[in-house]
Amino acid sequence: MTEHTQVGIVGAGPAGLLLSQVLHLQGVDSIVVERRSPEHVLSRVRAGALEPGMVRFLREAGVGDRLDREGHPHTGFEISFDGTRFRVDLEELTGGEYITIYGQTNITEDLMAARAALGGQLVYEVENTRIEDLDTERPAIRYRKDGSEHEIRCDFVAGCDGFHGVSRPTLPGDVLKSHDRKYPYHWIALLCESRPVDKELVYVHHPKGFVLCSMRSPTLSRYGIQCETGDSEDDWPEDRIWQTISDRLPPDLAETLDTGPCLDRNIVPMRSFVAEPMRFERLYLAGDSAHIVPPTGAKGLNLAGSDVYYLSRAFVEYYKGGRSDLLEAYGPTALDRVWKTEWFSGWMTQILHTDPTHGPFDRQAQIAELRLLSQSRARQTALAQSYVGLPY
Ligand code: FAS
Ligand code: PHB
Repeated sequence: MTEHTQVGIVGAGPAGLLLSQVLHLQGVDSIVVERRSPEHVLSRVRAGALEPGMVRFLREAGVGDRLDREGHPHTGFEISFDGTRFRVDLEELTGGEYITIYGQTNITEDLMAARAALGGQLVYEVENTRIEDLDTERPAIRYRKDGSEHEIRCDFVAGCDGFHGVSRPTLPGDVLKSHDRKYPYHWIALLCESRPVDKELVYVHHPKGFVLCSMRSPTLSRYGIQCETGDSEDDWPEDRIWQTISDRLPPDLAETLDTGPCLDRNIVPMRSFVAEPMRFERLYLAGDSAHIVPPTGAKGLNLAGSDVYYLSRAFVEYYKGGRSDLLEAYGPTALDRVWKTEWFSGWMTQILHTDPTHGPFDRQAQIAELRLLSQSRARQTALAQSYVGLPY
């Protein structure tokens, strides 16, 4: 069976749902196909720190109400290292900008509800998705569902299917350029039923390994613990998790550490990855299908947001204004912000994690850089500007 639309979207994670929602509000039709069930998509915990630009974009997309009610504004965060701790005052250093803590699961829920309310076309639990005929005026997304073949004919395809999707591999080998950096450590990312260690986020550098202390609510804490690349979730029973966090926290926070059951635990590989180009013929990549950042700087979800911001405007200008220039410019525009954010996420990861391949000189130099950061307003300003996110 063949269906027709203007923009075919592969993937109903944050990028695909947000793109479909923004296009709908601008009168552009889309159909989204998703490999998993809605329940499975919602079961992923993942990100939680939103840039102000992302918050504004979500409000524009009509999904800001619960975010404004339940999101937690954070005007700063702390960095702990070598027996000392300092606060990075985001609001003061950026002239009023700050982040909002609001889980990716909530965003996905809000977008799913918005799509349902507007009668958005989302097809879940598809199999064997293929993107074909990109060199024609009506490319196709083909897939199987409930044992029969389906086809969507569209003007454009948006590949929002994440790092393990089919969109990026659709680019021919002589076109696709991949840039990849793997780090010699991973995270075990946790969501725990316990009081967060502090009212703001704390990034802890420690000789035995990094710990991120975040939260989702006054009774739900979110941690990222540096672990070895060969570790699996089974290597991290709860007693080891809490002992490790306690050992690496500054003494005053360790003393008041609240423990509780872990509701979610995931090994998250630390990786920086960029695929170029982000456009091939009538296929446009957005979000994790095109790039991955280590979660340290809280940029993965936020970069998916800026990609969708650029791509949605390009599609709307094409349909409403008959302009193709924004479609032509999408790749370079998105990649400019992606690469600057990749640099920041890599820098923040390397300054805070304890690299097992480092010798004594590197470790001393790292402490010196952290000390310089703690003492320099100029360096903290640069950090704050990247942390709240570069302008769209
Ligand atoms: P997603 O991967 O979220 O969504 C892609 C969708 O496409 C999925 O639903 C998938 O099922 C679907 N799909 C894949 N192949 C398909 C096919 N062939 N056909 C149809 N559908 C297909 N970011 C942060 O900022 N902070 C964090 O702490 C953080 N933690 C993370 C932890 C983990 C374990 C992971 C994997 C990522 C984490 N991220 C974090 C990054 C994450 O939030 C991503 O940046 C964000 O999900 C990107 O959204 P999408 O681009 O929509 O990709
Ligand atoms: C989160 O709460 O998921 C989070 C916060 C800050 C980060 C990374 C993840 O740097």
